[in-house]
Amino acid sequence: MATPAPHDEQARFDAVIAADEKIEPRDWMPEKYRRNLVRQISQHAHSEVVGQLPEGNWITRAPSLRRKAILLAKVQDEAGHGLYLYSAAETLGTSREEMLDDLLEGRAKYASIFNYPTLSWADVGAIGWLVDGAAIVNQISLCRTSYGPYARAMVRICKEESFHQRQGYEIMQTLAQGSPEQQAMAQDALDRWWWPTLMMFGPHDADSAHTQQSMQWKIKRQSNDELRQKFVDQTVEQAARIGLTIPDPELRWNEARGHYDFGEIDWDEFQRVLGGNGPCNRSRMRDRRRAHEDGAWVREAMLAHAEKHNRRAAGAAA
Ligand code: FAQ
Repeated sequence: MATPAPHDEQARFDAVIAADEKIEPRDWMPEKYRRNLVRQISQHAHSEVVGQLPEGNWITRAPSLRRKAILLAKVQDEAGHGLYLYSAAETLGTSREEMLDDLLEGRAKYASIFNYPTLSWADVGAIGWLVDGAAIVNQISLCRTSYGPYARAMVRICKEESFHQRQGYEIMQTLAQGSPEQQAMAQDALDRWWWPTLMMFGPHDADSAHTQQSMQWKIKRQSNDELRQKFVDQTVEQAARIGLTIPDPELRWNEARGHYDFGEIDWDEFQRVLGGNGPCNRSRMRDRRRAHEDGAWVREAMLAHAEKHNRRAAGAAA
């Protein structure tokens, strides 16, 4: 069979995108589409894995056995999300070693939010409620992304994130109904996590380098500002229900827009964190590198085990 000419391949790709169907690993795709996906999916994977660190700090200090078991399961889920996402990126012809090297050598980004410290138990509640809440808003939209393996990973991840968000909200609700000290702890966590959470959605659309192209290719289905607005609208009401106050004096319902208006993000702070100078950037990378080095023997043992199996299977077949 004759190989299709590139313009036929481009036409087929365009038709699949226009029809809202999925591009699959063996399909032809423009090189820039492939590279953009590797960039976004690998950063997403790194975020899930580095995202274990702030909550991991609290596994030994969770206030009860029940809370400890739930937190352990949640942190373990985040590792699983990282694995689905690295696997999805590998289908685009990049290796896991390459992606990990990019992270460990400081060339790859991960979500800015994970460079903030977890100072109290309420921060674990705030991460589940706000950070997982923001991640779900973004990821529900990505369930319709044009690349098949990424879209399918998102469906499963969203189910688990939804449990994470509820467990975080329940921690905050419990604290908000507790003693005056517990109420203050919950409010303090909301005060510190609110603005960094809004930064998770990325720069304003007008300043976003990738949004326009990613929306044309249907990698992104909604823009950074649209998703941020959706998150604000749903979270304001959740905060009110448990008697907590969002730390934004400009926050008010806008009848004409049918949305909440809210204050401006501190974009200098966002750039500082992206540039490696947030409160915990250095310690997060140090801990991630150490975990990678400490795990070397496990990777070696698994490879040796797999090789032994392959040798035995080959011997049995001979
Ligand atoms: N932090 O042109 P745009 C989670 C970068 S998962 C760091 O707007 P794009 C689960 C951006 O990469 C959270 N970097 O980029 C969990 C780009 O850099 P580059 C992660 C950021 O891709 C919960 C540059 O700025 N979720 O939380 C950030 O169109 C709890 C220009 O920006 C995802 O990754 C930021 N906040 O839009 C785990 C979702 N914002 O590559 C544990 C998938 C922007 O040019 C505990 N990703 N940048 O060097 C996306 O939806 C998009 O990639 C955006 C950015 C929306 C993040």
